[in-house]
Amino acid sequence: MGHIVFIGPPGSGKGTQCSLLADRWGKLHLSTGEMLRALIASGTALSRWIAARLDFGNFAPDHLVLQLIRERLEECDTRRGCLFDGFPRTCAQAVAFDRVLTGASLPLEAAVYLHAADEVLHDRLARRATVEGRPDDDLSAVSQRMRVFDRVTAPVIEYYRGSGRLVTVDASGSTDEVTLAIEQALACFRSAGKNRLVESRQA
Ligand code: B4P
Repeated sequence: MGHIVFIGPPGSGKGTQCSLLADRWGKLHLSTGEMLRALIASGTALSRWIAARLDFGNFAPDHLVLQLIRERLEECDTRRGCLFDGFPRTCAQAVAFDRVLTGASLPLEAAVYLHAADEVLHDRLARRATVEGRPDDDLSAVSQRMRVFDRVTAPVIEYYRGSGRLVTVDASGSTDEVTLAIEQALACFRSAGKNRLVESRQA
């Protein structure tokens, strides 16, 4: 098993599921959202500029996110395989990530796409806004994040579908139901991959 990326609109449960599954599978959970919030907490001029983008529901620049990922992948704890939570979010990030992993000890095994209806996503984020008070969970920022997802991240899903690495999961159930659905979908994906391998060896 290699690295796995988790893609989905805000509120689809990327962070929730990556955290649970990382413990269960003995993998490392890497969230670019968390990395960016840690950078913002450092209080530099750059961090204030990034905070302003995120608070309005916009993305951090690709080059910055890629730099964070490249640096983190150089650390040895990533060799047991990582669950990338919310990365890649743009096609430029996805293409660059494939290049970064070329020749690396672990490949990208699959891209898990968590999807749910807009009402479910809005309800979850509204609940989190009351508990955590994250500025980007404010109603207007959430609408902007949804728009950015449709315009900029949806093509990433097609990128992985086109290369046969996409695993689509209905993320509208309870946390436990979604965890089970991810494990079942990955098991199907892996056995289909083994069958493809056997067929190509027999051909
Ligand atoms: P993230 O931190 O990734 O924010 P998110 O999309 O809301 O996902 P998160 O993982 O936090 O929430 P989840 O759906 O698990 O990113 C924040 C911002 O950083 C982005 O908007 C972007 O601006 C920037 N950024 C991050 N990565 C970037 C990149 N690669 N490039 C550029 N910019 C980047 O959960 C949401 C809520 O729902 C939680 O309260 C949770 O408890 C609840 N929930 C989850 N699953 C549930 C379920 N099954 N049932 C009920 N509730 C559930």
